[in-house]
Amino acid sequence: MSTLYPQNNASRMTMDLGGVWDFRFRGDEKWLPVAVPASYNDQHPDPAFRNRAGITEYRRNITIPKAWEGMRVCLRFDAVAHNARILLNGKEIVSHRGGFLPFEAELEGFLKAGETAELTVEADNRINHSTLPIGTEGETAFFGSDNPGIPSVEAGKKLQQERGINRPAFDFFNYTGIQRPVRLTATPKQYIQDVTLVPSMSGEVRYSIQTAGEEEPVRIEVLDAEGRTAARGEGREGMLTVPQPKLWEPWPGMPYLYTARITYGEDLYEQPFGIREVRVEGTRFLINGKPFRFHGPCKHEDSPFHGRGMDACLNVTDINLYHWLHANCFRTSHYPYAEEMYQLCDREGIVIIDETPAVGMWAGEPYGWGLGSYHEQVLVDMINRDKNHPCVVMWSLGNEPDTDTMPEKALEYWQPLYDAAHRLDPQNRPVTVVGCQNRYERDLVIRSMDVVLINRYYGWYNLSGDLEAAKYAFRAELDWWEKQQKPIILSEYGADTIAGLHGAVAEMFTEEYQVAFYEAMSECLDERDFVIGEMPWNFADFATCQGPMRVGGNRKGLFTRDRRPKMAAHWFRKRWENLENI
Ligand code: BDP
Repeated sequence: MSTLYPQNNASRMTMDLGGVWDFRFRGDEKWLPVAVPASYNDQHPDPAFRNRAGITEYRRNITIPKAWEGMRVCLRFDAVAHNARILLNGKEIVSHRGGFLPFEAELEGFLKAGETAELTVEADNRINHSTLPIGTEGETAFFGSDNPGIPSVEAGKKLQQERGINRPAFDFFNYTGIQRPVRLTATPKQYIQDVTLVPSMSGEVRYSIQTAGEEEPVRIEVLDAEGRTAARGEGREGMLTVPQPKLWEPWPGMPYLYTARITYGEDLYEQPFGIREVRVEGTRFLINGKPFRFHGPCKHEDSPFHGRGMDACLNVTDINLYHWLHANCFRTSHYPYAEEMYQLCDREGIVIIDETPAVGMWAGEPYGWGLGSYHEQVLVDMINRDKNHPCVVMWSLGNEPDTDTMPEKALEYWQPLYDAAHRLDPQNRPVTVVGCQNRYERDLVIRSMDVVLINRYYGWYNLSGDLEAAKYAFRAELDWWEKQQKPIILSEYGADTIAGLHGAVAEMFTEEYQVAFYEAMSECLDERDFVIGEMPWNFADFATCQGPMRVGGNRKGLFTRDRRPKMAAHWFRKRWENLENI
């Protein structure tokens, strides 16, 4: 679904519906207050809010202002996790599958300007083999032991199934609800539907504008950062030339932004963009023709109180901590983030690897679950939403699928998605899927990507606590990759670390071990030219489901969950200060 990010300007208006809504689990009598946007899970000290599986209901009244008479009015949801049904006065107006991308419903025929209606949002938090991300369906427990075959344990597992457990096949808490903004939007009836911009370093910008209705001419004007006209054009498609273009450079360069100002009849839309090119050449990743080295921790949308809720203050704080770290990138592990984060990264020069929510495709037989066409739809929607962001330099099709048990079958699944991403992206960015610690020599998928992204936990899950053995093993693997002649990013590596836990001997979980772990891995990385990136796991501690391997969540953060640096954050700050982008 193409749904441009809502704007307020001379032609368009939005009304933010954030605030306190009524909330309940389906079947309950009582409505409770819940703040929107935010995950509902941490807003009441009730285990049901953390654990209950099923449909939740949100409700509030909405009114279309009289002043919006004659306009096209929509309800726009930036994301509702995971599946949603939207009703006005009890009548369904739209439904949506998937919890991380926007959708909208036109209100024509449902509600007139000046009228009020009851809005209900049904949000389904259940995850299983048909959702992205994946929930388990009785197979291996995530972080815990199944002890298969023990009658008492099997009986307990059966009871859990009957009660409806909702267990993620992924390592982050299954936060759900209306986690991103909801808005009423108004545009002229003849409106701009979509904008696609493909800039090149020469200053040429290919553009295409989709409109609803065709009566009026389309005009496009490119403004520089000072608001001066840099180029003009007419028509729905064409090519503009920005003379002496200023390029969008990743931090610490200047992430220069232009704005494409598009008018169509009464409508106006302003699309920011950057002039930059991205390309893989041999074992190098080029931004504007210059080799780029990725260095920055992966993230999650996660914080106390808000859960996965969009929080502009948190986003700004996090990006400023990226600057503090001298980091230049992150991957949106493991789902597309809120649009506001990409806007911020465009502005701040932080490079993004944009990932679909295909995580958890490891247990059982993921290629028999019939996910292909839905996965492709998510890819279509993600690329369409994010295609114009200069900060997005690569697409990730998913995280840590099983690609080595049945390598051919896996390739059959991932190859069409890889092709689709290239076909769908007007800027034709490089494409990858992130590989887990596996039998890399059997795996056919990971090596077939434009850039090889590997998550490795030598010294943590493997060869735990023995960094000498970890280095030895990692070097052995890197020797193998060297022969594949591909650019490699170490896309996750890390050690759980309890802030404040110290040891004169660097043992697992201490801050000293985390530093020693990164020292050891960096030693191996620095020896190899074809390694073009290091992305520690994770930026900050984050919430996960309960399990014997998680002490109040995943503690691999360089920062605590409330963003206090551990020793390793200081260590990286020094390392990256002296590391060039190239
Ligand atoms: C990787 C996953 C990531 C986990 C991490 C870990 O990609 O989501 O949080 O391991 O175990 O395998 O910390």
